[in-house]
Amino acid sequence: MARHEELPVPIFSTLEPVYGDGSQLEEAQLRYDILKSKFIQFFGHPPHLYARSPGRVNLIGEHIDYEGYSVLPMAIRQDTIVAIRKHDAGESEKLLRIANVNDDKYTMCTYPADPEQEIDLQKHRWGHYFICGYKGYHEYAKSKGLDAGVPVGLDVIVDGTVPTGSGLSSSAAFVCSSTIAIMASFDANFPKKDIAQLTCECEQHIGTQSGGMDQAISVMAQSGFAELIDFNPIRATDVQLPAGGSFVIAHSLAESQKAVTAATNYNNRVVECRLAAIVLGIKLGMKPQEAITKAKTLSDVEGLCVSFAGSSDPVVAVKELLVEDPYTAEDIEKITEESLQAIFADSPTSMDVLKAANHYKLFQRASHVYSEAKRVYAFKDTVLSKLGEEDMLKKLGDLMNDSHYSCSVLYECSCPELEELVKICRDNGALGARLTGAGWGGCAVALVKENIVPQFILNLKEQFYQSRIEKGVINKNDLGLYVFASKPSSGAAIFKF
Ligand code: NG1
Repeated sequence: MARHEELPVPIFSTLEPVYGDGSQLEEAQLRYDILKSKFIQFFGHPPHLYARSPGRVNLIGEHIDYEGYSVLPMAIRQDTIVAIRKHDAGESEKLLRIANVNDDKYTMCTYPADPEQEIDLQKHRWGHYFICGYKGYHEYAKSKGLDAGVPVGLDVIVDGTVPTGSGLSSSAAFVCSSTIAIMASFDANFPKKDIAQLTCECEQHIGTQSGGMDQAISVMAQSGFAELIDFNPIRATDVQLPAGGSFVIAHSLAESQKAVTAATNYNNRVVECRLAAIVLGIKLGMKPQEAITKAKTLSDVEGLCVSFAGSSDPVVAVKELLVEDPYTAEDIEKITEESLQAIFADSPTSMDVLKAANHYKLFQRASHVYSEAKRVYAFKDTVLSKLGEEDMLKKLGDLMNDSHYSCSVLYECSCPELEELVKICRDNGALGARLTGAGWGGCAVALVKENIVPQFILNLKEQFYQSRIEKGVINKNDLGLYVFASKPSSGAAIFKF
């Protein structure tokens, strides 16, 4: 049987295969009904089809996807649905009209149907994410020599329930559902791994770099399983989580503004990892130019680290070859014999990082990446082991706690609110708790025994959220959006009713 990343996105004529048959189905039915009636209200006719793609929570493996290492996320129930209708080629108006069910907050965006259009990054609009997918679809079809169809007008309405800026991949859910809706309306259906790849690459059009985890899980998730996602090539392997544990997702209420802080946070870490890879490559015998060309990620020099130290743990080599003190640009340039500007000349986002940075913590970032990569496999091996449930859950929790420590201390991607929340989770019986997603705000994920989940959530409400409700940071009625338990949901789907 073909592996599921090789298969196309499933097409359903009812909601049950994706939303089950309980209260979730009722909620979903209502959302699709509202989408349809809004569509008719906005555009005067019903949509041809719908595509949905979920958000995700990463259980372990933070900031390592862009270094080529496997990660272990699961899809959550919250998703983005895109309803679409393609105009006939003969119709004169060739516009992409993108509306939102929440039209008070997200007003309609209109773009030309030209797939070559540049996205205006100076003027951020929510519809840009759709155009990302639109460009990505056309670029992919072109690269494969496929007929993308003549550009025609598209009418679109979006309904998203993944909280934004929370590390739960609302942008991937939006870009993936948009791309799949566009693809399906041009009567195409690509293998899931290709959609994961193209949706990851097309995010560069809106100026963010992405490691590819979010798109891969959003497209390839299977209901009831977390997935071990490998890159180069993209593969997804089902991981069945122990039944007695549940994952509770809790928002720190600090919004991580990824696009705004890219140069000092996310993209900065991508640059630091690249520099750590180059410096390690040189220290391990590569010629500077060779290291600059070949050592793109820390996974590229892991083999050298391992053979140098005679240990399967590359952190041993990091400890011997890199210094703990931060490196200045000059320190690094002495080793690389090339200016940092020249090394990153072809990457405008990295050039922005160089402008903003005054030092680079190569030792700490490499130590995090190599140790976190190992924790992902330890997590998967623990789930597959013969340990009893109690011991298994404890071990998984310990790995999550170690991951958080590494993110916080070595990768410095936590923030005071996340630290407070993680501590409260542990104090209230979580077996493990950690920040999830890029960090610097957003959510924490806690592993909790199934039988204490309701009490655990009540305690979080009291100890973390109550004071914030009193200060007016959030509304009491919205609490369910900020803290909830989640089971692994299914991935992208197309609906033709
Ligand atoms: P979030 O925080 O969900 O945007 C980001 C990246 C992931 C991964 C994590 C850190 C994007 C779209 N997503 O996730 O690929 O690198 O940070 O593990 O950039």
